[in-house]
Amino acid sequence: MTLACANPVRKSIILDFMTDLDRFFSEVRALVDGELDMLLPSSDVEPTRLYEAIRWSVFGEGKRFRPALVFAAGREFGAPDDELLHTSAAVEMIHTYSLIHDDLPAMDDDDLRRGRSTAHKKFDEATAILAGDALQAMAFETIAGDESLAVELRLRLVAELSVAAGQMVAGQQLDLEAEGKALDVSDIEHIHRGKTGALIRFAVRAGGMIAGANKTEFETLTQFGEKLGLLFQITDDILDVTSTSEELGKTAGKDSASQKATYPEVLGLSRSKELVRDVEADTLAILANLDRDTTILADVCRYVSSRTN
Ligand code: GRG
Repeated sequence: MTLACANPVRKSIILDFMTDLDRFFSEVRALVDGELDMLLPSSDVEPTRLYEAIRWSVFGEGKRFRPALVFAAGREFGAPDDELLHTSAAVEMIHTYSLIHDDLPAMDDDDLRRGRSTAHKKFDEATAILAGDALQAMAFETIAGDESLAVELRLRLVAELSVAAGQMVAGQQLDLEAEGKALDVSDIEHIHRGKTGALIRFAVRAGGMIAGANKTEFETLTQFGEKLGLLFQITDDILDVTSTSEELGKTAGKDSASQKATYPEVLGLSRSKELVRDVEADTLAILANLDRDTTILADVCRYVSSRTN
């Protein structure tokens, strides 16, 4: 993770929490990538082209943000790592499937993802579609077959993830239909609550479910996941305007090229950055309602907003 921040005081505060957070993200990456490597068929299994495309897409430069949320919420509520692994790998599979399909010519038609060629460019369109389909199926198989969890909990996680994946698809449809239309902030929020927010909310809730958070804690975690998803989307929209393709590992400026209504487009850049500060404060305030050590979740939230400094 790289940081660019003009304000020296804020920069030193950011650097303090980034050291621990960097360690946390690296640890999660090693755990989840190891698990994904075991779960995904090797690229010499037939049909090799399908599994090559899946591995190509999964093992690019992704941040593993959603797996990190499963771990952050799960650990802070006392779940052991081995109970979090399968679900965090599963949410990354769903996320990667959505990126592969989002990049297809029928959708965003993009060439660059996770710092490398998109699946349909590197392989071909049919293989990319099937790689996404297979990843989606494997995600549910991964949770259903997780022997570290009670069968009833697996069923609840599968049900939650299928709802979230459906909400993501509905959000994507709304987003495509909205291209070129004048939207206001509440329309944008509605689209992104599904498209981006649903999986982020799932990841936080899944950590709490596996750890056995009580009803009140679970409701607070849900509110946190909801706001964090919003924060993630506003910063993603800002980064699309302010970063280069090299920094993002995906094509920058894509939102405006495809006439998408975004926060900077509707509010302007400076008001969007103020909104990041406001939503960050709201998100952290929700966490403060939990009678737990929520350091990692708070740091993850600060990390999301620091990306636009
Ligand atoms: C095609 C069903 C379907 C859904 C697509 C994920 C998505 C929904 C579209 C991607 C387009 C986009 C830019 C969405 C906004 C935020 C977002 C989800 C960014 C990508 O997530 P990151 O930044 O990516 O966590 P990495 O590669 O780091 O995992």
